[in-house]
Amino acid sequence: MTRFAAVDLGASSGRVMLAELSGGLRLTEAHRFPNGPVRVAGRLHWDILGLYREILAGLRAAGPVSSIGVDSWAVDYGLLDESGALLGNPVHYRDDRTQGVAEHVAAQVGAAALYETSGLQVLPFNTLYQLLADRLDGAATMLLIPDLIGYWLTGELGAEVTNASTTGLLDVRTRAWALPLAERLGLPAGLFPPLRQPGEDAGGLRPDVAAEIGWSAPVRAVASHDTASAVAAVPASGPAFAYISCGTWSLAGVELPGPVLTQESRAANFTNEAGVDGTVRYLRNVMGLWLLQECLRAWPGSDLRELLKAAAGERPFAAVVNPDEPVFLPPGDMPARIAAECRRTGQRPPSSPAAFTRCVLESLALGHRLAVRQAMELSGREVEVVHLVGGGSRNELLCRLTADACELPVVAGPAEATTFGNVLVQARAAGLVSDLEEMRSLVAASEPLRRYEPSGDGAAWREAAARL
Ligand code: LFR
Repeated sequence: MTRFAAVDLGASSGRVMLAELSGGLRLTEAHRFPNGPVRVAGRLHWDILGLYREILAGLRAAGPVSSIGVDSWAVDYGLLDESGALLGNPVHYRDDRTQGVAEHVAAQVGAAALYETSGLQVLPFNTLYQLLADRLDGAATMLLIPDLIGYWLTGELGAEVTNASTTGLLDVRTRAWALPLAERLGLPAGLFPPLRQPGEDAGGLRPDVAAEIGWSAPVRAVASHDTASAVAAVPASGPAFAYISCGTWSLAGVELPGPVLTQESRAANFTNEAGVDGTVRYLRNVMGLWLLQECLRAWPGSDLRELLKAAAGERPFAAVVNPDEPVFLPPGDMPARIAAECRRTGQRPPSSPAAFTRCVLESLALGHRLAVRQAMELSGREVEVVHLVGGGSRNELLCRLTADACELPVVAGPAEATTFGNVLVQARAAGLVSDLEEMRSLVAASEPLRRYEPSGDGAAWREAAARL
């Protein structure tokens, strides 16, 4: 039996998972810890040192393994000085310091030229815009979060390519840093460390780290963007699938052999992020369960299970909102913002937590519908099934609404797709798995999956979609 450790940092929690591979793949949680923004003097940060401490505790609890892989959310980074010391505390992508930067860059470089280079959707928090909003004096190196954790574990600098593709500074065709673009924007080329591919060696543990956790192992570059790991672990067979990686965000789209860089694709704000083995994750960000998480924060003491049960009995389509309204992006009173959005669009706002929950889940299902259908149209990819993976796959009401809204069957699970993807890239590097197809069939064999057939009431969803 071979054991691997996966460090997986999500926006609301982090975990160190232990995976045992002997025939099937068995995951156990070695350590789980909360994560979230810390507002300091008006700026939203991550508690990066706290996360690192919990990662060490998790590795200690996991015990010796063959290798370690680290993944996290994308776009955010730490800056190192010449000596390798961290400059300042990494800023959270929901901070508002990038307001107006994307518009400024589009005016300077041209939105079409930018898309032509990076193939990336415009989100206000893309690394490129954050770097331009930051003070870079004294910064020698920019490390995305998993690369920063890797650096602290091993002392080795590198930039893993799937996550680098979310910066806006990676050339979508060559998968090399787009240095002419960086230079044009006044970003020093030296900030960007050498690129690494998923599966490459990322260095051994520093002796002091090994002493602290009580054992040593190599760190393996994995698909360090959590979404890239999740998509690698979608339990699909054949190419005719769409996926929704559903957690704090819903990342909805298709997997392609190459990028789609048309004018229509740019107008629909679709992204071409790098997947494993040269694949392209052609998708759009839908606001995701963040909407519900922030509602729950506004209703202390509420019970999610009870709310979902009650929401299932609420009147369908009483009110729906466009989940991707920028007003929903920052933290704050979510029910108030949803109510305001309902009023703005001439609908009566929900009047109870159960009704808000129904509104959020239907709105999210509509967001899924739009992204999946547009991904199909813009790429020409045939889709027979939608794989919904990530924590959202446990939400039966959301899965059912998504199948109805997309007018396609939904196969739900695994909830821990990101961890599966992280571990399977390590297993492949160890020679235990051959290719993406085998990785996917291993996931399908290791996890119970649930299938939701669409209700056939597409007309109601088309009418609701028209309201947005
Ligand atoms: C999901 C995710 C998305 C990315 C967002 C911000 O966890 O990585 O793919 O757009 O977080 O980094």
